Amino acid sequence: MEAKFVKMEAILLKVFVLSTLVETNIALFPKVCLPSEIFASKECCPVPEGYEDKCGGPDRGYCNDIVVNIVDSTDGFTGDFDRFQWPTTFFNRSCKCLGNFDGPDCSDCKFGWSGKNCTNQTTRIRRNILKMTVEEVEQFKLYLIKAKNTISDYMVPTTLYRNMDDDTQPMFTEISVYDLYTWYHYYVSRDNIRGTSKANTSIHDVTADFAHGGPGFPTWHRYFMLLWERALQKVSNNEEFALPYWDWAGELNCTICTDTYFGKSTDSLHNFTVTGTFANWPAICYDFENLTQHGELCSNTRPSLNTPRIQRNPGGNESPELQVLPSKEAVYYALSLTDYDVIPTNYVPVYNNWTHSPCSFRNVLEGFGDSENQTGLPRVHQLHNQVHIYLNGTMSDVPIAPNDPIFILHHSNVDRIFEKWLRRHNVTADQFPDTSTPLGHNRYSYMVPFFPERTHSDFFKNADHFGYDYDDIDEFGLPLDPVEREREITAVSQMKKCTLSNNDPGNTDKIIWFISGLFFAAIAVLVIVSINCVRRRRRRNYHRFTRDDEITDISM
Ligand SMILES: *[C@@H]1O[C@H](CO)[C@@H](O)[C@H](O)[C@H]1NC(C)=O
Ligand SMILES: *[C@@H]1O[C@H](CO)[C@@H](O)[C@H](O)[C@H]1NC(C)=O
Ligand SMILES: *[C@@H]1O[C@H](CO)[C@@H](O)[C@H](O)[C@H]1NC(C)=O
Ligand SMILES: *[C@@H]1O[C@H](CO)[C@@H](O)[C@H](O)[C@H]1NC(C)=O
Ligand SMILES: *[C@@H]1O[C@H](CO)[C@@H](O)[C@H](O)[C@H]1NC(C)=O
Ligand SMILES: *[C@@H]1O[C@H](CO)[C@@H](O)[C@H](O)[C@H]1NC(C)=O
Ligand SMILES: *[C@@H]1O[C@H](CO)[C@@H](O)[C@H](O)[C@H]1NC(C)=O
Ligand SMILES: *[C@@H]1O[C@H](CO)[C@@H](O)[C@H](O)[C@H]1NC(C)=O
Ligand SMILES: *[C@@H]1O[C@H](CO)[C@@H](O)[C@H](O)[C@H]1NC(C)=O
Ligand SMILES: *[C@@H]1O[C@H](CO)[C@@H](O)[C@H](O)[C@H]1NC(C)=O
Ligand SMILES: *[C@@H]1O[C@H](CO)[C@@H](O)[C@H](O)[C@H]1NC(C)=O
Ligand SMILES: [Cu+2]
Repeated sequence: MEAKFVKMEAILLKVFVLSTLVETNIALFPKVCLPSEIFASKECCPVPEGYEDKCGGPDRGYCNDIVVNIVDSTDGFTGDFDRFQWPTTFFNRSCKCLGNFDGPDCSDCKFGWSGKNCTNQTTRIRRNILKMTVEEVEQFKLYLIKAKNTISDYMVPTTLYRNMDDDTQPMFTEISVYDLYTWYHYYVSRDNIRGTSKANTSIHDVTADFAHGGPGFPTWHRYFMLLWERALQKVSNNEEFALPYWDWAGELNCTICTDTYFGKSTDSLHNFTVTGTFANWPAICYDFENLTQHGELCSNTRPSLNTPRIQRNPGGNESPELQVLPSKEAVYYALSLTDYDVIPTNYVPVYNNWTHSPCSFRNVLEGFGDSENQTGLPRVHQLHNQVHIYLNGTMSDVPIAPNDPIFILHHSNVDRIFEKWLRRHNVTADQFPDTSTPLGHNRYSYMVPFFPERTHSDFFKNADHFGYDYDDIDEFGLPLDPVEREREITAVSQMKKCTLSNNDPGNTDKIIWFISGLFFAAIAVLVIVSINCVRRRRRRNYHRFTRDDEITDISM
């Protein structure tokens, strides 16, 4: 049987001339695993170039069964199962690399290692973009352009697995190195369709976002940014490249929305496109909502002149709170929280309402918990979410936000805050929830759609495990700058302690904590018990669910 590849022609665009000179190793699945007989075997253990054995042989790695550690329940979902129990719908064997080796065929080094035998340990420093020279910024932009113009050596599916005639007709298409990252983000956060009828929009129901609205948000994005950073290193042939960050906290306006950096915004007459280097950047998968409603995947990875360009309109939102960037105090508040994540007060297994987790660092950092007024209680949209919405346009459309390269600057800053928190709180893996999380957000869930498979737990570690650091913080995550340091230490120490009722002005009595903990646990048990009864009743009627029953939040 012959594999049905969707072939990519040259992209004829004024600014984007694709070349195949540079290849990168990072994407959904390696091309070499997609011919139909290999795809059907469910084994993706390539032989690296220059080697004779799968995964590079005894010194580098070996081919291993993929065992899904936590079985995410598919209860309540029908339809698109491709992402459940990732990546076993597609592959159930992959390379397990030894020592410092990494990658789908063990020909890469683990993050933070380089050299032929991966014995050279290096630390890349992610820097504040405002402290970089104009030349350095220009160079970064050139890397992005090169990534946009280079075809990845991985491919993305053009349709759901069920349309691939089981596994005998894999259908994948090529994509550029840059757009692959937008595609990843789109794929991980696209809605799930409940129901088997492709065109029935009325049964569109529960969202299944494997990267947002749950404990996996910081870890998923940490791995995502690391892969993106590695892809840019490869495409630019610069092993030392590190992602810059944009520290938006307390800024009056978007300081990097100028032509030196990421462009000014035009007006409504010009559809809020941007000026400068990225003026003509096409936004792939812009029609994702319609595609999802038709049970289809975004497969239009060949931008044309008709593809909409990225759009941005800082401060364009109607709500005054979203016309500004988050305050420094909001960041300090997030840092003061001691719990990484907390089971939500209104937890319902089917809905996974983790955007209602109180006093949760993750929820507050993501932007579903209040930090501006320092209560830690459910409140949209602050910190991370607020920056997306403030920028208005491509950045405020969850799945396709990475089309705008400012996403990289924003998310390396979110990762920086995560790093500050990790260093401050000396975390261990067991602080990452391992039960009752949204689908794919368990401590040991493999993160969608990365291959080879990696768990959230693998990335719930300080940046030194991955060979990078930020230019402005010390080993405790505190600012190196003495003035900033004093300000942060003082502010964090004066933050109100987060409690469920939030009546506590600080210095919380341990007994109160204990009692409220018991109270909370009792409520949780009651909720779970009653939910199970309700659910049993509901399941019989579940075809009557409509969008009104939907429990969704905006997240990005
Ligand atoms: C992997 O999938 C293949 C093909 O469906 C099947 O024969 C095999 O038993 C599976 N192996 C594991 C470990 O699940
Ligand atoms: C890498 O390892 C191989 C096998 O152990 C050895 O022969 C070779 O010299 C090493 N190369 C370098 C650059 O260290
Ligand atoms: C190790 O990596 C650093 C930074 O990439 C480089 O400057 C140095 O030459 C490398 N050393 C060896 C032995 O490869
Ligand atoms: C920020 O943007 C607003 C509206 O776009 C503008 O009126 C104001 O002058 C800007 N402030 C600064 C400090 O640039
Ligand atoms: C703005 O978008 C509309 C609708 O997509 C399109 O017809 C129009 O040509 C665009 N205008 C510019 C200046 O790009
Ligand atoms: C929505 O998607 C369907 C199926 O791909 C397509 O036929 C239709 O033209 C699209 N509608 C819009 C408004 O893009
Ligand atoms: C973006 O700005 C427009 C125009 O000001 C506004 O109508 C719209 O609601 C904003 N959208 C978002 C998501 O902020
Ligand atoms: C989930 O959160 C939404 C708000 O986003 C809320 O309206 C809804 O009541 C919550 N659902 C449950 C079952 O608690
Ligand atoms: C903070 O609290 C004040 C007073 O209750 C309220 O008006 C304001 O909207 C709140 N701000 C945010 C960002 O939650
Ligand atoms: C974290 O570890 C460091 C070094 O071991 C220690 O000094 C610090 O007190 C610890 N912090 C917390 C919050 O446990
Ligand atoms: C879509 O599904 C709902 C629920 O199963 C059903 O009531 C409705 O008739 C379906 N609509 C179409 C157009 O098939
Ligand atoms: Cu995201």
